[in-house]
Amino acid sequence: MVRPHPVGTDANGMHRYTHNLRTTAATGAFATSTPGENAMRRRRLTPGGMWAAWVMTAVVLATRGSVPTAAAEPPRPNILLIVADDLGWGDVGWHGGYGKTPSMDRLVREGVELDRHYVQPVCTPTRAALMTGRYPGRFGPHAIAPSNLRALPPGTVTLASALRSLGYATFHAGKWHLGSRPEWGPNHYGFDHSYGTLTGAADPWTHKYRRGPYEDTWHRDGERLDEPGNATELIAAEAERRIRGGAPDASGVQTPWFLSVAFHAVHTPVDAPAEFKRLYDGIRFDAADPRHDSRLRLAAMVSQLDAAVGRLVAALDETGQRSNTLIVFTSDNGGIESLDNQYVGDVPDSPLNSENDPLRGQKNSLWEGGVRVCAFANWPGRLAPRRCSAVVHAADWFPTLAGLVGWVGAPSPDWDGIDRWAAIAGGAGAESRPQPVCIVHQRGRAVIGDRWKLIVWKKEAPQLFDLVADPFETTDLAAEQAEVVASYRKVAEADERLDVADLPADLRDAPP
Ligand SMILES: [Ca+2]
Repeated sequence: MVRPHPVGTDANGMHRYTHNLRTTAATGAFATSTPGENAMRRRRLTPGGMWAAWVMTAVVLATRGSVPTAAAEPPRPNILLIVADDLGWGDVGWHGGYGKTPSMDRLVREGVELDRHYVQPVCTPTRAALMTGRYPGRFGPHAIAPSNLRALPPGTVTLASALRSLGYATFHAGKWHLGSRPEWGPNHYGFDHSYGTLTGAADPWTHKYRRGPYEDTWHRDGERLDEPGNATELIAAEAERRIRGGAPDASGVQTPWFLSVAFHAVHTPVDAPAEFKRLYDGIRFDAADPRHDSRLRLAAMVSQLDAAVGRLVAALDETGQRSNTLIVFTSDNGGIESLDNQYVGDVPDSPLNSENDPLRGQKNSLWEGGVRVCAFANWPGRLAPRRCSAVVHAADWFPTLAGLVGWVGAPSPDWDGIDRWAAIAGGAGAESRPQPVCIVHQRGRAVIGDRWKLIVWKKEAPQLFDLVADPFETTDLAAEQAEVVASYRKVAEADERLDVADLPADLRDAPP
């Protein structure tokens, strides 16, 4: 497996890395010995038998077109989608960051490291893309920025509603951020149950949002809830209960489940229980006390997030569900390097927050530090450990998972994302992206292909970067590569024409 190579240390003691964006060949970890199909069908579908079925299907899917379609019975793995909030590229162990993340490091090491996983620059748009497979601009101008308004029209087909139509039990834990009123919550978009905040953030101790109409935002199934506890611990505990409750029964029968766990960590207000701060005893992050304390709180929150992920993996292991559960992890956008706390509670400001090094920029920007994020997929036995350098976007997950489990919409959603399973699983020749990714922001639009990235700014000249040779966006090549600029600009213009310019009429009087 190709790993980043440390090439030096910056002024903050951070390792800097070079990134090899070339394809890494799959290491061929798929099982090769499976029961014959008929024999398999006669077997009781115990977890082991189901596993065999999935392995067979894996072989079928990995060799699309070369196996008779009669053998292609789709797998129905559990799907655990974990979304971190504002986690910076340089905040985690597997990128050489200061944060201690042993659980996630292991999932990366034993899974597929998604090295070029793109999202939107801020929270709501990424979550809209994940849930719908569409770019957020398709839903209106409010959906391309952090929003309390209903981001998705009523009746929108979501990843959750699609999986539910196949018999999946669906559950959302954590932050929603696609509409802060109960009638806009997860239960109205395909989730059987939900728990957490409707808003995009909350104080980890009070669970409150900012002052105003959405301050009390902690809910279960659309009903207000008051309870003590730390938000990350509560969300992890709820997710763990769902995992344990979703285990196969005594006779081996299981209803597949889709669990979306959207942690508030490590978004502001940044704080974590003392046990996680103690992991950094003896480390001085900055000479100035407020900056040291700020980074210590973030480091602790990163490690708390990691421990929560580890807790969910342990629950999968202990209930025999690990081998039939696909774990997908992503941050919703890049880290933010400093910020004031505007939420109801006593947590201080964060003058020294996330690291995005060596990427350029941070959250709320179209630079790589805003949109290329920490991500991985893990499915033991099914996904061979490797580093995937294919360009993948949040909007790809709905079509990718739909392809995996055999969901076909009627009518099919008008996806912007594409099925990237073959690229993620290491299929030969699958890495190259047939169409570039488009990322919209209030200040412009980025078009990202296998090699080139064009940023079309609203108020400045466009910039072009060769992300293979220059992943840290140091050299603008727009003047030298006029043909590439022209071609990518056309993609950006076509993408913009598909966006909805006006706020839906029924939202115009709602508080933002
Ligand atoms: Ca975020």
